[in-house]
Order: sequence, then C-alpha cells, then structure tokens
Amino acid sequence: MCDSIQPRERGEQLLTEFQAKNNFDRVETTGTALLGLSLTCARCHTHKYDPITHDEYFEFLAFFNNTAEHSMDRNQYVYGDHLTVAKDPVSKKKWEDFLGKEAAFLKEVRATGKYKGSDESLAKLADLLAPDLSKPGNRVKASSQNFHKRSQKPEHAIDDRLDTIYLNRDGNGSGLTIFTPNGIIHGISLTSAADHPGRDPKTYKLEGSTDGKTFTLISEGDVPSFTKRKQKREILFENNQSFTTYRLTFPKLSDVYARFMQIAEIELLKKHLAAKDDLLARAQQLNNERIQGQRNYLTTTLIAQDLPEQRKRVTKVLERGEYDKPIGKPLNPGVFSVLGEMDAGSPSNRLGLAQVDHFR
Ligand SMILES: [Ca+2]
Repeated sequence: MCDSIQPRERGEQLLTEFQAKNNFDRVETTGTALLGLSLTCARCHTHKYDPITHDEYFEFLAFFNNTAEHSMDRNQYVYGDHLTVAKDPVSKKKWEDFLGKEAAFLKEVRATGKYKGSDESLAKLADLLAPDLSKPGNRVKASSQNFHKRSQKPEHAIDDRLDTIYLNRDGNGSGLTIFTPNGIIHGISLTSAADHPGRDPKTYKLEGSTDGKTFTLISEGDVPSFTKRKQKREILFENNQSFTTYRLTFPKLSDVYARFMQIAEIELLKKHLAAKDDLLARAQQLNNERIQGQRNYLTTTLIAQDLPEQRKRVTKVLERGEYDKPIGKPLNPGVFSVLGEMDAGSPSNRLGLAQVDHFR
C-alpha cells in the first residue's frame, strides 16, 4: 500500500509527522517543566479522573503549532533568532548596575571632548590602547579547508585564548588571512600551541591587501624559535602602509617532516597606539568588566517566531494521537480549564500563554 504513495506525498507526510512530534514534545515539556503535570496520557485519550481532557490537550497544542521554523532541521547547527537576557534576577540587577556605571563614564568622556568619534562605546575607547589590530570575531579565512571545522579552526588563532589552537593539516605553506579594520602594523606576535613543537612555524610570510585580491609583501623571514609551549614571540619590521586584509603563511615548519602546522595565537601589532591616558585606562578596565559581565550575567535564549496569518496551520484533535488522523473542527489555542481562563485582553498565542498573570 505504501508503494502507491508518491515521493512528494511521502515527504509531506514526514513533515506532518515531525510537526506533530515537535508539538507533542513542546506540550509535554511545558506540562512537565512548568505545570508539574505529565500530559502524555491526554495525547491519546481522556482519562476518567484526569483533569486534562484529550480535546484540551490539542487546544493547548494549538499554541505551539504555528512556529515558523521548519519541522525538520536537517541536523544543521544553525540557530535562528535569539534574545540576550539576564541569567536570573540577581544577574539582572548586577548587569543593570554595570550599565549605569558605563553610561556615567561615557558621559564623562563625552564632556571632555577628547575622543570624539570613538566615544560611542567602551570597546572602541579600549581599543585605542590595544596593541593588536585584529580582534576576536574578525573574519578569518584558512589557507585551505584541511582543518578540523570546530576544534581547530583558524578563528582560534585570534580569539585571545592560548588554550585554543588553529591546526592546518596541509603543513608547510599553510596559514590564514585575517580581515581587520584599516590599520598600519609594524609587527606580529606568534604564540606557540601546547602540542608537538615540530608543528610550530619556522618561517613566515606576511602580505597585506586593501581589496582582498591584490596582495603586497610586507615582511618575510625566520620566526624566533620557540623554547617553550604557549610562548609568545614578537617579530617587528618596517612598514608604513595601511591594509584591511592580512595574509600570513608559514612556508617552513620547525620539523621539516611535520605534517601539520599549529599556532595558538597571532597578533597584528599596531604601529600607532594612543598616548596613555587615565580615561583610556579606565575604559579598558570597564570594557573588561563588560566582557566578564556578559559572560557571568547574560545568556541567550532562542525565540520561535510565529507564522504569518495567511500561512497559519490548522490544528485539530488527532485521534489516538496519530499524526495522520485529524478529526473534528479546527481548534483555537486554549488553556486547560483547570487553570482557569485567559484574560480577554491577552493575545491568543504563546505570548498570552507566557503571561501567567493574565490567567483568572
Ligand atoms: Ca587561540
């Protein structure tokens, strides 16, 4: 019998099945986590002494049946829209206190008029004293795709962490391109990774570009040899040209037979740093506090968007909880009668459901 179903129909059936399963999961997780009720029985039938009926289960499910994400994610690690929120009420208070301190400081900076153009954020002010032109989060491109995409990617070379490494399995000649704001550099620093010393760079070649296509040689030569793991070495050179794209490759590695190139950190050393100033030093300190605060007090949470009105799905009771057996009339979202009713003024969607104050 199955053979009479066309592939397209099969695909659609699968989508319907997964949509139903996702809905069951959301309804039952909400029941278990927020209501302290296992709702699974009501998915298939009404128990005589159970306060939640089969029909009510599907009215509740209607709240979740119109989320816009595809019911099958194809195992992609791509996350949709999200919100940054405080981890808990104590964290919220601490973060707000910090934001108050930051606003007062920026007001003070603006009043001096010393850093016009840079005073809109702590990060930009702090950056004036930072020696490294590249920043964690700048775009980077590996010289080849022969690296572990998650644990040893090129981004690890500019993430300001010594415990993360970039490792390229193409060995000699591999490296990376770093896309930065416009800036002149007069040196680089390299920090060896905590693994086999033979994989450390022995020579380097640094080129710069302003369009990402044509590159000019800035400097090349030997890398001072690393005598320890996680050791930082600086290489200084003459350069007066400004670039936005820096390509750094390592033609030779420490061990001629090494098959892999590895590096823990790379810095592009800026030629001109701002003069030391108490305001900038405080900006740096506050910026560090901000980074710590973001880590300690904030977290992100995914948000599921609702489908637009014209694409809304119809929710019906599923006989015995089977995805391909919808019965009865279309249902509107509704809460369990034992919970009371939703306030007439609250929206008939997940937002209304989340606003528990609106229950009467
Ligand atoms: Ca690193």
